[in-house]
Formats: sequence, C-alpha cells, structure tokens
Amino acid sequence: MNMQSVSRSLLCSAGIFLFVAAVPVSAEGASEGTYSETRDGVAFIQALSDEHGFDRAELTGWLGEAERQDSILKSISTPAEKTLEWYEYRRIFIRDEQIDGGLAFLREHREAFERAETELGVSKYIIAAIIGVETRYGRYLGNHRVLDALATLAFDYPPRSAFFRRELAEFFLMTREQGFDPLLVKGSYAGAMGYGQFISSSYRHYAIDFDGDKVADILTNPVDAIGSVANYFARHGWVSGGPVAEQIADADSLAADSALLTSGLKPSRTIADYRAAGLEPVSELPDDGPARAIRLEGEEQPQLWLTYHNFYVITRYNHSHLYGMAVFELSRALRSQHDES
Ligand SMILES: [Ca+2]
Repeated sequence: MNMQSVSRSLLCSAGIFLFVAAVPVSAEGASEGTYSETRDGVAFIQALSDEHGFDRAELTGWLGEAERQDSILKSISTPAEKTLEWYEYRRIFIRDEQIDGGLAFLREHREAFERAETELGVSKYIIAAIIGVETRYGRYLGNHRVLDALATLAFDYPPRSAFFRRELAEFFLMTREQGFDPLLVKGSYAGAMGYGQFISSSYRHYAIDFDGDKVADILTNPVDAIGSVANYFARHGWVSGGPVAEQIADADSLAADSALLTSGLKPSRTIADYRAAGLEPVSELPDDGPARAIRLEGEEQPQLWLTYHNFYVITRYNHSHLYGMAVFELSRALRSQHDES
C-alpha cells in the first residue's frame, strides 16, 4: 500500500494483468555473487549492525540468502499502468464474489470487527473492504519472499534504491521485533505483506497485536490484521461516523473544467463552496467541512461525487481516488447486505 507499485500488484492479484509492455532488464546491472558480498551490501550490513545492534554475521547470512529476482525488476520497471476509467476499475473489485467473501469474513471475525469499531472507531465495513481489495480477504498474500523482493529492489534497482534500502532495514527490524524468520516471510513483489499488504515501515508503525498473544501478525492472523488496518485508519484521522462521499444526482451541475474539480487528493474546498455552486449534499453537513468534488467515468455517463475527509483518509492507504471509491463502494455493498442478513 501507499505505493503505485502496490496498486499495480493488486490489480494483478485480482487476476487482471494490464502490463504487457515490460521493459527488458539489462543483465549488466546484475550483482556478482551474493548481495552480502557487494560493496553496497557490506555497507548496508555495517550500518544496520552499527545503528541497531544486529549481529553482523547473522545479517550477512540472511543477505547472503537473498536471491535477485529478475521478474521483480521486470514488474517494477514496467511502464506506468494503463489508466483505467472508473467503470473498468470498479469491475475488478465490486463483484458478487467479493461481496460474498466480505460478508463471510465479517461473520467469521465478528468479535474482532466489533472490537475494532469500539476501540479504534473505524467502520468494520471499511476495514473489511480494504482487506477485500488488497488481498481478497487474505486469499492472495503474494508469492515472493520479501527478503528477495526488497534486496533485489534495494541493490539492483537504482531509481528507488534509497527507498527500498530503508524498507529492507525496516524489514529486518520488523522481523526481529515480531520474532519472524526473515527468510520465510512472503509478500508482493514490492515487499507488501499480509492481509492488508503493509510495507515494512508501515508494519512497524501501524501493525498491532489485536488478539493478545504479544505478536502483531498480519501475515497469518486475521484478527491482528483487522486491528492493524483499523489502527492505520485511526492514526490517519478517520472520524467515526463521519461522512465519506456521496454522489450528486446531476453530473452536469459542475462543468468538466470547473475550478471546483480540484486536482489534489486532499479536500481543498469547503462544503460551502459547493453549496454556492448549487451542489447540495444529501446529508446534513456543516458549511466549513472539507470537501472535494470528483468526476468519474461511469458505464454510461459521467458521475459527480462530493468526497469528504474520511474519503481522503482511505486514499492515505493507497494514493488514488479510484482506489478510494472502490473501497467505499465495496464497504457500502457490505453494509447493506450485512444489515439484511
Ligand atoms: Ca497477535
């Protein structure tokens, strides 16, 4: 999450492979021997043992086991994904089997969801929708060894090596803190892990132990995953019971080039601005509440939405308004059908 590359892996994990024009990766950059023997690898080990008290021999052993994966370099250096229109994106995530899977997941972990709502103030439907969109409720957790993914990107992918070296360091810290074997943890090709696809730094900041066994395990433990996704939202300012988004009936009430269709994800206007332009939210909302109007391409015609602070919080998980809308729609479908059952 939090990364374009992760949303790409999500689309792949949803069975949609959009990225056909892969850039061939030159063999020239290939490391000789193991990563633990390269100059960068030696410096990395030195720094991590100096700063965080790791045993050098142990780190050297782990990094010596890391395998360069050309498929990962291919995935990450593929040109930006085709920009999907909303109706195309929606089809990937808002489907009967996604909804049925979510209802079953909500039933199975009812107690954890109730506790996440009470203790962390985050809607269970939003939590379930995130886990549904990320991994189909834990069914697609990623098949790459995270050590291989992060080492390959840290040492053989210069454009983002600084970022991935930090994540590799965070990975070793996280596995030490949780008592995981760094050689065994699996995840996406970009190193995102578990039900909610946390990258290592997010894991350390936001994953929590939610079943009381003193381990924050979002890799195999759905209860910890539910608590951790809720914690991520709580820490990013989710407002319990606050409005998320609503569709405006008349999509033409704002011209496609209106200055009120702001570009940044963060709402930079107020509800009063939109009221002044003739857009009236259905829900009763204060004039000074932050809002952002967005236009989406529907199956047959454009849609106009007003989105609010909580919608912005969803996009802190993945910086895309299409992602935010998929999570919101899935959460609404889960809410309406769960309430019926
Ligand atoms: Ca736990």
